Amino acid sequence: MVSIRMRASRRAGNKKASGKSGDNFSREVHISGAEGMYGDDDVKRVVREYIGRATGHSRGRPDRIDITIERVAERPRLLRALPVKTLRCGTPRMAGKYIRKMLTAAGVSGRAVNKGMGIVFGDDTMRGAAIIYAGSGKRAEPDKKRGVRASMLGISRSAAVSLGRALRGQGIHTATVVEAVVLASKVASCPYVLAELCVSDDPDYTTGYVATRKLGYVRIPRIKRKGEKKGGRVFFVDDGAVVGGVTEYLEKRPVLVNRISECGGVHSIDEVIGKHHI
Ligand code: PML
Repeated sequence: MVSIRMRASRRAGNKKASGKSGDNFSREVHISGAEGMYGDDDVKRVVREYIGRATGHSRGRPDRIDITIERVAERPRLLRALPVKTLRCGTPRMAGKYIRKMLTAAGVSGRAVNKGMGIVFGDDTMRGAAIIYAGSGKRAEPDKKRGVRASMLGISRSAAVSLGRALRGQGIHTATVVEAVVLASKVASCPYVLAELCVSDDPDYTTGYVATRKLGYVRIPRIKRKGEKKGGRVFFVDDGAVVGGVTEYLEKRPVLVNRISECGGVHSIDEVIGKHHI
């Protein structure tokens, strides 16, 4: 089995000559990314598909595409995907209220919720995810600029077929949703993680999610307005977490989703909070 990862980006901004130094002020803009674990026979097909995704994105053409193909040496931990449901949510304001309710239900303090919302709805977008202590609200990851990246993850062919069928039934079968469900399932499987909050940094993509072991993967439509560039991911961890162990698990430990859970329809916030899946 191999892990295949793709990241497409473009350099933006001006090559400004600043005084004598002539510094280059351009910055890297993320265009698209994808990741999965596959059999050796799938490598060519997947690389072709990833290049297609990198070059056909609504965020524009990349000037750099990095593809990493890495043999997975360790046997992947097998996981069941989180159950998927969609919140009935009409506006970003409602979304904010519901995010707060769900994170609070997961044991995240008001201070930590505020910090997390500041990150995903703030002006600076991070490359990876932020880690926040759920009690103190303090940032925990060692490199605040890079953040952490949940990686070494995938879905088995049979689970992908079942998940695809279930999501198609809800009219939401896209690579974006499948990959987000797989990522959120890995993140939630880390015992120290209490909750995840995600807002896509794609200005055209206005659905985000909160994921917890109790609530499952809860999609939040209209989490931001179309055209807004803000976005990000936050992992809320127990204050007693050993952060080195959390990042090691999320970035390095291979995990394969091989079973799915229920994929429900659209629910009110009370239905979501009141009906935990564990
Ligand atoms: C991303 O940009 O990868 C995050 C997408 C999150 C929401 C996916 C969904 O519609 O469920």
